[in-house]
Order: sequence, then structure tokens, then C-alpha cells
Amino acid sequence: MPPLLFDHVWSHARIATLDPQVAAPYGLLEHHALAVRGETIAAILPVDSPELRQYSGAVTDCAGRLITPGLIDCHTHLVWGGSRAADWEARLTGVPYLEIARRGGGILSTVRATRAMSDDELLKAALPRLRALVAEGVTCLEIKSGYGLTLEDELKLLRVAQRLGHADPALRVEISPTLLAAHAVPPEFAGRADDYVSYIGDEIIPAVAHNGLAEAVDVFCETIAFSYEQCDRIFAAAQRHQLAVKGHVEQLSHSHGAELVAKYGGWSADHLEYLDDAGIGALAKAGTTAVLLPGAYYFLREPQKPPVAQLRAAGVPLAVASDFNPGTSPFASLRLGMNMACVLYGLSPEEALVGATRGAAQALGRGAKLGTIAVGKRADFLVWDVAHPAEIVCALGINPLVQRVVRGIPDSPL
Ligand code: DI6
Ligand code: FE
Repeated sequence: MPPLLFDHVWSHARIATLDPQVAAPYGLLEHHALAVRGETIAAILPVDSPELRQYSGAVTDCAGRLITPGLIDCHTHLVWGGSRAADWEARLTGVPYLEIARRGGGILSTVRATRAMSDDELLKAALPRLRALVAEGVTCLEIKSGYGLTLEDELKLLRVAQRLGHADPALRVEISPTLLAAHAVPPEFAGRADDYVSYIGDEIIPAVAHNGLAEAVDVFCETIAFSYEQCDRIFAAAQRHQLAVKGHVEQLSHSHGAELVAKYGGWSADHLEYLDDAGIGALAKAGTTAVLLPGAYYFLREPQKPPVAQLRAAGVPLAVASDFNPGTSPFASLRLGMNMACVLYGLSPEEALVGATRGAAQALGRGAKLGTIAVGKRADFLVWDVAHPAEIVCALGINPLVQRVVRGIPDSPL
């Protein structure tokens, strides 16, 4: 007997490859089979091809169901302690985000609660959040620190983020950890933001890099957080330690943060409600991905939307993420994030799905390995019981995901 060319074939599928080389909406291939060898996509074949007739190994008959790449949530703050529901209640009565922070709520209230928790307690709190994302098809996600704001507490958050990747054998998922020490000025440095920035650059970033605890360094470049110059110093330190950079930029006001991220060839510029033409041009030139976070826009009832049409026209790659965090984006659903990107920001469902797969992979420096169904890419994919790919983005409250495959291995039988 000749050796099997494949380890497992998913046959009789409709495959939304989301591959730009496949000239059809969603890169859709009808009546196809997806063949896996090891953890890699080995072939994408029409159902009647001779290779399949000769094949006698494991087969999953998809019976016309839809296959897409695994979903990738490229911006989350998944690890935190405490609750911000009272903040939300107050915001709904008209108390502004800033006033809430002044009263001791906001990011710093989450920092207090998070500092008080151990690694194990934080892991236990984060697991159900991760389970919720995974249940809807997430196979890879980014997790930021940013609720510790001391060397010890930021390292703790990043350790927990990494542990989440193998805390439960039933939750097979890849984690991209990001250092966000520049999220807020901690109370110990009140009025001394520049000193805190020095501490990040001189102590936190070197320790994180030395221990291999993060892939990237993020900042909150904003009037209520860190200035352009301060973020520039942080990115320079990240670059010295070979860490990628990304930024929360142009979210609540315009601060040229997108240009700064582009200057460093950053992975992504995120939020972007107040992005201007110079920022769009800089992102396009640098090949930096624009990450849209309509959840925060929705929960903050922001008055301004990001310039999606101009980003599209300039050819800036778009991604969509949940921004899952306890304050401004408290929901564990990348499908809802995609839905909001369509309803609130005017993306097409195809753009939203591409944004949560191919675009998100690029935003995490994984564009060559993840994000589309293509030969040579990792076999992280999903089988959905839907009649049309847009249903994944449209029909919320029921979960049409029927099988999740990670590194070529299904989580459950179909
Ligand atoms: N922008 C946001 O929307 C979140 N962080 C950030 O820099 C807010 C996080 C929080 O309020 O806890
Ligand atoms: Fe965020």
C-alpha cells in the first residue's frame, strides 16, 4: 500500500477560504475537500479529484457545511480582577468616563482588584472568558497585561496569559501575549508619568523580554494616558529588546499615535476613531494593520467613527477584534464584534470575517501561518452549520459552530 498522503480529510464542504487568491466572495469553493497532513493544510481539492478516490484514511463528511479559518481575536484584555458593572451603571446616567476615573473607578479600580489576586486566582477568573471566546470559534487570541502596572504585577498578568494557552486540554488555543504597562499612570507615580515611562523602559520591558513573556509592547496614547513623546520612548525600548509594537491610538482624541506606530513598523494601530489622512497614509505606507474595536465605541457611546472608507481606499489591512475588557468592552464574543463592525462601522460581512481571520493574523505577525484556508497554512479551521457565510456574523444568540479543528485535530466529532 502506498503511504497515505493525508492524515484526515474533511469532505463535501463549502470552504470560505478567505484567501485573496481565490476570486469569489469569501474565497468560497463549493463541493471541495480539505486535506490535512500533520498540523498543516496539505490540499484543497474538488470532491471528485483522483487523489481523494485513492485515499482511504480518516474522513469527516461535512455534508455541505461551511468551513472557515479559525477566528483570531487580536485585541483583548482577558485577565483582570473585580467588576466594573457599577461604572457602567453610572455611565448610563451620564457620568463621564473621566469623572468615574476621578472617583476611583475606571482602569485604576481594576488595577487595585487585579493586584490583590494571585496567579491562580486570576487564571480561574479568566478561564470562563476564554471558554466563551473559544466556544464561538476563536483558535488564537492576543491577551494584554495592563492591570498590574508594577514590574511584579505585569509579569504576573503575562504569566497567566501564557498559562491560559495550556491550562485546560479541552481549550486548545494559541495566545499572543502583549505588554501594556503603559495603560494608565499607577498611583505610585501620580504626577510623575515620565518617571513611570522610564521605569517601563528600564525595568519592565527588559524583564519581560528576558523572560520571553510577551511578543509585543502596546501603549495607550491619549490625553488621559500617555503622550506621543512618552509612547515614542516606550516603543524605542521595545525595539531595543526586539519586541513588536502596537498602540491604542486615536481612540478618544487625535494625538498622531497612528503615525508613531507606523514609524516603528508596528503590527497594528487600534481603535482609530480620530484618525486623520496623515495617519491613514502612514499606516498604508508601513503596512500596519488597522484594528477596529466597535465594542468600545458602542459601550462608550462615542460620537465619532473611524474613517473606514478612507482606510479601505488607501489599502490599509483591516482587522476586527473584541477589545474584551471589564470597562469599555465587556463582552466575550468575537461574533458580536464582527456584527458591530458591520452595523456600526459599515463593514461588509465579508470584510468583518476577513478582519477576524486574515486581518487579525496579520495584526499578530502571523499572516504567513494563519488566517486563511490555503495549502501550507496551519490546519486551524471551523465547521459551521450555516447556509451562508454571513450568517456567522448576522445571527447572534445561537451558535452555529459544529466543529473546531486546531493543528489538524478536531475538538469533537462532527
Ligand atoms: N482603551 C480601552 O478602551 C481600554 N483600554 C484602553 O486603553 C479600556 C480598559 C478599561 O477601561 O479597563
Ligand atoms: Fe483595548
